[in-house]
Amino acid sequence: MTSKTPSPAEQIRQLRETLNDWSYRYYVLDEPAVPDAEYDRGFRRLQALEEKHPDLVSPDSPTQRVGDQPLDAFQQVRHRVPMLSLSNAFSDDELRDFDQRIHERLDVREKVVYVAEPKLDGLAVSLLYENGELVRGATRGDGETGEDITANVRTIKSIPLRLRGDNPPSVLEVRGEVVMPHSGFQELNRRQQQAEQKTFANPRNAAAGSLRQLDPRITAARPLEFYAYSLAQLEGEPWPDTHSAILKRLRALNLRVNPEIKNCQGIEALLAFYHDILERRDRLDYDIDGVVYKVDRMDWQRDLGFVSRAPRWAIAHKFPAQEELTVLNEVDWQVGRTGALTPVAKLEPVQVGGVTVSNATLHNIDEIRRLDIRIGDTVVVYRAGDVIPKVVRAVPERRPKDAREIHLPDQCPVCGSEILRADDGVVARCTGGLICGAQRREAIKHFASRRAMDIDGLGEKLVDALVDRNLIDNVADLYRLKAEDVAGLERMGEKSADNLIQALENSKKNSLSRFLFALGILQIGEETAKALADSFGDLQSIRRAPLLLFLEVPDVGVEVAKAIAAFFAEEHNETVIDGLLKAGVEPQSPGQPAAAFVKRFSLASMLRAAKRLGMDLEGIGEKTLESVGRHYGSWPELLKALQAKTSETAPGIKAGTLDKIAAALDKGDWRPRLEQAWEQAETLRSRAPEDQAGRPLDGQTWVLTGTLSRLTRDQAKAHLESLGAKVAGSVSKKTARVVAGEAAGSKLDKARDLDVSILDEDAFVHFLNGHGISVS
Ligand code: D41
Repeated sequence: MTSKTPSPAEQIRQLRETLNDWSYRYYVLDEPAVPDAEYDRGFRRLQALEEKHPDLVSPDSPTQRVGDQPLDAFQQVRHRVPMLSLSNAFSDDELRDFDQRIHERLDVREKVVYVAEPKLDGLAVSLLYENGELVRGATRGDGETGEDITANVRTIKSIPLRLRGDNPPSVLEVRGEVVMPHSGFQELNRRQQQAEQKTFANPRNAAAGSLRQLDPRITAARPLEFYAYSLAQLEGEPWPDTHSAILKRLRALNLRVNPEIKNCQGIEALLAFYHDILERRDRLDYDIDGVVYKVDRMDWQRDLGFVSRAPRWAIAHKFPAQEELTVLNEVDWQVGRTGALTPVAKLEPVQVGGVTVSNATLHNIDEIRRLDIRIGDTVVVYRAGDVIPKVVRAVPERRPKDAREIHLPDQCPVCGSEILRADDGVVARCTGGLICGAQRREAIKHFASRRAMDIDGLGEKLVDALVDRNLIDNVADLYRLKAEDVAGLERMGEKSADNLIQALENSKKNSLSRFLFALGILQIGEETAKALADSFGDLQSIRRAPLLLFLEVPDVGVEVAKAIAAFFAEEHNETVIDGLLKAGVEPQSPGQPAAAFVKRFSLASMLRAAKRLGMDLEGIGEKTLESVGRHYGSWPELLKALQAKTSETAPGIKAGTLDKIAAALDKGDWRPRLEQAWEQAETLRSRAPEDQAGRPLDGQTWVLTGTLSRLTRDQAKAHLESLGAKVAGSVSKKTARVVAGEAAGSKLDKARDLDVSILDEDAFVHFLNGHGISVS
């Protein structure tokens, strides 16, 4: 660059223009142009410049105002008491300065009591109640004038239309934040996508977009929530002496106050609150972007007063940014265990929330197209908690001329095999299967992983080294390894080599469900692996089972059933499994099929399964199949009837039904397939335990935690007990399963630690439905 640095006046002018533009896009359009952190930096740069050149400060500078113009379409509302803004602290030290200033101004030495509140990342609104009745809701707007959104706020369930109690104040104006919870946000985006409407980038935008609807019926369908955090007007009763007493009074009037809010005495308590909630941030069901601290005593608030439009008695302590800008240098294609290709963004390293990020996920090629991301673009990277950072979008204004489009490769970057798009069109896969080194490697890593065979010491690097040196080719080869083969690899000493061999030895006696999961069958997660193992009872039965029988396993649908059958039909897989068994792997299993499983088999269920798999029973409904099944009772009886060509009719079976069934059986190979499935079913039935009086969860202990939305805890408990389970209050190694509702806490953590199987509410309801208990 050869151009001179612009004059301070020019720099200020440019900064204001940029900030105004960003602010308009954030507030008015709900389409942020840059991450908040970038805005904050620009704002601070402008503040610094204006401080150095006070003569250049003008009333229309973004530093002199907060928020932005209201939209034209709504009525404007002048706030009788202006809605103030908050000054920010970005570090512990800046917060210490704040506390110091409070002490100096008040001239007190004792520790000051503050109220610490999570800073909800939603939309600030003001609600006016007259004689207990909600008469107006308004947005913050620029703090002086907002928009009248009364009709919209009336649709939010956590906003009372009338205050509680016989003696409401004659006038009460309360301020708070409207947010959209994560659960509702995801659901909304799913709905939007289905309706081919635009999806929202984050819950804050979704909340803003929902509140700014001119049609309140749309707002009503959006999952919004309100939390009160300050009082602006109060008439008809005396003002409480402290902010915490105000919150208590608001709560008593039925206004929702965030349950995380706490009183904290002294700076160290404030910092402890901040770091605690920062650590728990990802587990809250709403976004927060920091903490707000407020001096509790109202007389002290009055003494402290304001600077421009921010109170001196309050401050927002911001969390480190979760979004940052950087440049996309290249895109690599990674091949996963199932051959799926995932694009990985190679980024110019950047600090996001205190961690250097140089790789991020780009999801899939469709997402890249949709977001129009190109190599060379400046992109927004988002990182939350421990999850993999992701590229959220590109900033088109900063696109260089030589930016390149991103293409899906035609050939696998690892093995050169052809790349195919699956039926759903989204996932691109390498067709190389186990020819592909990447898939082989990933399959072995998955086999060894903690939730699969849990082979201690066999990490990703070691697998890479073993494959690179041709010491192993598939998972069965693992059990032929000797200590001397691995000693010396990847800094493996003799001791760790011995340990690895011992860990392999120990893994031979893992449960059948772990073993099945470890095989890496497409679509088979831990839950399905467990259901398969429990239902069939041993590996050989599963290997021999025809596709039709897989559909009888709880929660197994057509796609999953096909994937299981396809896996065992593949010769190579059979060879590997035989190799494992020969090497001494001995999956532990009940040894006999589950009574509840074989009880499901019937002629009707078999015909139903065949129909789902494509047997041409068009026009024959569930009820008719049920009647046919009940009437003939077994496959041989049905066959006899078909051969006899009787015109026999039975209740619920229309004339011609049998002919249709006969015709369908002769299309393709349905006759032998049903024949074989029936035989297998009979074999399993004969091997199942006699006593079928037991209930499915006999002997199991379950734990419920968090809040369930579709049933009460008591109902959940009653259902579980009806299935034979005990419901306990705490998690231990003996716990069979944990049901985790909304905002589950330490019990959930403990369940994870102990590796106890966890069901969320959806899965739990599904489970109950699968056991004949209906919950909608
Ligand atoms: O949770 C929040 N977003 C929040 C915002 C909060 N808990 N308290 C707040 N308190 C104030 C004062 C101290 C000025 C009454 C605020 C805000 N203001 C605020 N929200 C948007 C601008 C200012």
